Amino acid sequence: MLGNVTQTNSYPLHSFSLGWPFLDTPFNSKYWNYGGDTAVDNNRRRISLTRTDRKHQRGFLWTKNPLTGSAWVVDIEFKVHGTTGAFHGDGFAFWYTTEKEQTGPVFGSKHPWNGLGIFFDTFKNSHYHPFNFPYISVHVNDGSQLYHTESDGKQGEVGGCSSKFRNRDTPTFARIEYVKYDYMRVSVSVDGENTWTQCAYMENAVLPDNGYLGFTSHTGDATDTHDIMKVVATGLTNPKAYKLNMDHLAKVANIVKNQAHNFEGGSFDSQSGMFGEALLLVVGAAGLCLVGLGVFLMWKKKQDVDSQLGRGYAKRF
Ligand SMILES: [Ca+2]
Repeated sequence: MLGNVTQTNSYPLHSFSLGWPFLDTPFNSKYWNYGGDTAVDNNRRRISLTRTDRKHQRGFLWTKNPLTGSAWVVDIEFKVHGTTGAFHGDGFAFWYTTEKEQTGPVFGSKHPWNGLGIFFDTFKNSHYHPFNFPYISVHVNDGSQLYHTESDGKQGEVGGCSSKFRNRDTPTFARIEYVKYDYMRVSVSVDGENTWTQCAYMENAVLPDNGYLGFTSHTGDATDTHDIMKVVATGLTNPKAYKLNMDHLAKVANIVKNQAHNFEGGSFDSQSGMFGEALLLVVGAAGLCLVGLGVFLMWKKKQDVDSQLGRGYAKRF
């Protein structure tokens, strides 16, 4: 699924991508540093930042070099899972920042930071949120804002969404699109069927020109396994053409999805952005049915009248 983004108008960024077998030598990756409690599991084709069976862990994975470029896409394939029941946490972070490998309280990394932080948060520190967990919180920081763990970073986020990415049978996919001075978008797919939901959208986005890609996680008494399975980074040579194509694909997918929901008697996806268009289709279909029903009833009534007239004629003669 992660290869889908590569198309005309784009080129692969190999030194910012990662996939099985992960290591170029027995203990070294050519383009990525990993450390802390991070464990490379080649048999299961995953890199675990932390594990569910061990408390108080901290793991990281950072690119050795900063990504330079003003238009790129990063696709992430991951799994968050555990066996500790309702008490689990805390989630993991994806970073695009000017600094790296500095430990701190934000999913194992420091704050404030300069750049992008996306937090796949599975531990609800505040109980006053009007939304469900797990929650994906997207932050763009210029190096001046602190992250407030007690409110799950709700202050200062540029967007976010609830997402049921934990303990699923299939991996979860997240996509970050960035085009300087244009937009930054975070989308997620959890159903294993390439159905994407837009989680955050930022207009006129500006990130630092150089940023290290990173993943960090830390746990306390609550634990979980945070697995990074694949990272695919792509540079865009024609961002406008790319975005048009992606918007078109999302539009088609959402119309199909919303129609399917309607026929199943389910609700529309409020984040799809295509509610109005799908609703028009449904209303149009219902209108056609009503017109057809009306024509049929008029025809039926005429048949009944003719029949009664016929019977009466027979009786009279
Ligand atoms: Ca939290």
